[in-house]
Amino acid sequence: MKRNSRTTAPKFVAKIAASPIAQLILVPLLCLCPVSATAQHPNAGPDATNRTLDSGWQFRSLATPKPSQKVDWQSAVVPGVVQTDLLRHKLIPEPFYGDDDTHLQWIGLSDWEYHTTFTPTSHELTQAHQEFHFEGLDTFADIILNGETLLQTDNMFRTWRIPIQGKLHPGPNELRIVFHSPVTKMIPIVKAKAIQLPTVGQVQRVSEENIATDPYVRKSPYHYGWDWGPRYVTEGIWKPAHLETWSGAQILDTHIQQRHVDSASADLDAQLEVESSKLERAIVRVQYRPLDRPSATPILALQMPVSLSAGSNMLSLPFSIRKPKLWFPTGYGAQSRYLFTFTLSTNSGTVLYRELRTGLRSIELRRQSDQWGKSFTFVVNGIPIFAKGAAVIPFDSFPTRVTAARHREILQAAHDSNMNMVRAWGGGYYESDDFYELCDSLGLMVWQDFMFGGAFVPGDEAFQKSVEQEAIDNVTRLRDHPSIVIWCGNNETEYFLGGWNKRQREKNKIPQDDRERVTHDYSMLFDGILKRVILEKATPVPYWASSPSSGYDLPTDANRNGDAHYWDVWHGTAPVSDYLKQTPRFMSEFGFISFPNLETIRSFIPPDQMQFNSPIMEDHQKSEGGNEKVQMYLARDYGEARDFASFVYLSQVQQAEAIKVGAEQLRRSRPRTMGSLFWQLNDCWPTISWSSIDFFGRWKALQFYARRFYAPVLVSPLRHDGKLDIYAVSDLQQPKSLTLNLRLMSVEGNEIARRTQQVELPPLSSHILLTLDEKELLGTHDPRTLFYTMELSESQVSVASNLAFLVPMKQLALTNPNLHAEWLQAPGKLQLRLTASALARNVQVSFGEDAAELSNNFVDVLPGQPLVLNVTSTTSPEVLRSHMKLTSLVDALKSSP
Ligand code: BMA
Repeated sequence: MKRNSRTTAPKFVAKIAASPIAQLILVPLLCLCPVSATAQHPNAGPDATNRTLDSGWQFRSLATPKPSQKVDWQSAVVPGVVQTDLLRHKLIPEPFYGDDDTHLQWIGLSDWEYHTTFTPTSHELTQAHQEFHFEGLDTFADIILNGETLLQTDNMFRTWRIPIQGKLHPGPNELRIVFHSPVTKMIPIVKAKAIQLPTVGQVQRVSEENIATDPYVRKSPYHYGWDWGPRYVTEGIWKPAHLETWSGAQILDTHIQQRHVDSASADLDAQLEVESSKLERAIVRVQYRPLDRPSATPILALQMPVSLSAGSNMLSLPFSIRKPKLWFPTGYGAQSRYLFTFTLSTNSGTVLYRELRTGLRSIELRRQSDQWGKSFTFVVNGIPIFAKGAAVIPFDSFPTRVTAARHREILQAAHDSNMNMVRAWGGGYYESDDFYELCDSLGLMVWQDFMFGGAFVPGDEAFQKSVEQEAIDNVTRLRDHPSIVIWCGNNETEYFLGGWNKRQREKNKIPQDDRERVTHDYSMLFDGILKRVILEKATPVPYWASSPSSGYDLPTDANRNGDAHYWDVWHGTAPVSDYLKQTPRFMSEFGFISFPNLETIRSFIPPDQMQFNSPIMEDHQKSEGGNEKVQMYLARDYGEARDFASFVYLSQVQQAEAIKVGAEQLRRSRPRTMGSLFWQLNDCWPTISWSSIDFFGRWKALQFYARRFYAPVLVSPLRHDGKLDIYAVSDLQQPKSLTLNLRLMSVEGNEIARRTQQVELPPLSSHILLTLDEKELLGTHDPRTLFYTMELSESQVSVASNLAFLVPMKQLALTNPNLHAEWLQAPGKLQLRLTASALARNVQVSFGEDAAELSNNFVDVLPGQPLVLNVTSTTSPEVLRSHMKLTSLVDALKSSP
């Protein structure tokens, strides 16, 4: 894994201009608005209450870098962050437009205060237990109730419960939360440290004294800037806040531990954490029913007397389900789940009730010695699964703006593109419950990183304890999601640790003598604390200390053992064909940058900057030299683009073709390689990045390609040493008999040679169907004018198809394909029929600003072989027709006919 430097880019330094906040509007001080009415606490008895503190909030700035940036009291939205509050009041410009990100750094360098009042009911005031429950505070927050500081927080990923008995009074109570800038607060603290750890994010060298504070703070690493995202250091109440009251007892947590699961029986353990006010006896009852059958009569799993002591009680109650309906990853079976209900009735009459949904499945990360080293295979319900997917990054620079609908759109696209795994990458945040709920229901397995994006970690006890609690909070929240099949300690830190020499700049910062210390601190956390939390709380889900890693069997990123990140192609500028040399045991990262669609580019750039390397385009490219690299690869492999629109199109074709080479190589290499996760599925702002779907949900060419190269049955060519091997890869669990049809054609449509044969595809396999000698096939024909087309079909219906070329794209003798689109209007359906007189490569159908869903795009149209696409849109067919644009490779290249 070679990389060009992509860190600590001092991009923001010169650009921080005075903010327009000088002329801020003053609003009346603190209105005593009502907060939402109380609701019954969902996990406690009938007396319990749960009041969400989501209204009446106001915010203002405290310390700002410049007096002109002062903000006086304004209304605030909770949950939210200060940037989104400022934006709502139009106190800052659109943060994703132009290079606004460079002018808005002052927000994260300021301190902010949030304030509300609430009036407790007499019922709330008389309950035995009263507490604040903050699901998430970003990050350094002083929580002040009626003038008294209750707690100072320091970890964005933790949840906080604060007992407040005796601190509430009748009438309005005042809750203030003061947020300290995680940057300015930490600078003096980090300066005083013996070892200063380097950052992966961006440091503003002048205003931040060149001090990297992010490794010391438990806050989303990407907020400090990443090579695909702007730096927005957020602050605020980013998750819901509650006032909860109860008397008697309450259930704090429930869990169904899956001790052993197979199709005959599921041996489970119902676990409850109960807090009780006093010593008393109770009855626990657990029932279950299939989640998708609300009318089914619940089955009693167990009913048992228990003794509760005053304080916290951990209950663990074993039971079994015979012949359970199992949860499978998509493509391997149904996503069956159960709804479990827990009822706890105490002798003194409190009845507590709680629900939990989960799917039952066995999960194993199989690492067995074999002829290639050691395997790295996810085995679910006994089936070795080839993982197909991509990495998921945060869906917005401001996490509180992300809706469940947005998650659904992107995850559904992943599912519909034949992916079965997403990697929730470690530089973001632990996703919201709806994200995992969607993955469960779609059958998308989740590779879950802990939130460490690549930085080294401090070793002080307070930091490591804080991470431990963060892990407990999040693992207990997420452990009943069957989709989570692995917990991974961090992204790339082990790799950087093992390679001091590769991080020349950082190496100088950590003297030789201190490296042992840094390595020790790393090991304490990733081989100790986090591993233990998973073992204790999430067994049987496996733990893996880092990605990439070989589990210390070999150096990190070894192809023979563990998972790999391969970046010689792209970061190392190696030719795309180098993907063909890769056979890691599991590829957890490889990627290639492209530009997003023109409509997306227009959203962030003025028309006069529509060039690949204009200043604004460079600001929206956070990987140093990234735009130039797109250009360099294009010049190398395709040639010069006709204009900027062609450049954008070509960049997407190039990305899709590159990842196709990599993904097909990995799939052909099964069972040696058992995973292909490309970098990256989505974006957190409109940008130029490795994503396959852009910030607005627009698919790039790669997403359409993914649906094809990740299809359950793949036919895939490999040319080498004068031979052409035709592979078939099958993720199906049953054998399949198909017809293979291979043709050698001229780009004008003449058939030069043809082979047809019956083939058998064994289940879960990759093998060569046919090997041909190219010299024999070709005869005297000019290879620049030829291509292979191959298809697997069942009763004349195509199951998989692919093309192969004998020369690089740049040398292909493409002619004008006379591409033609005809609209077909079947009842209730809109279809496009594409025809070409010669091979039309990478045909993109677009409708400009009009949103339309196409059943396929970026397709090859073969001469004499029309292709029909389904079009779904709310726009009228007439408008679509008039805005339709067809682009094929010849249209985009300057050198074409
Ligand atoms: C991977 C990720 C990120 C990064 C990407 C592209 O290694 O882990 O750190 O954004 O590479 O450089």
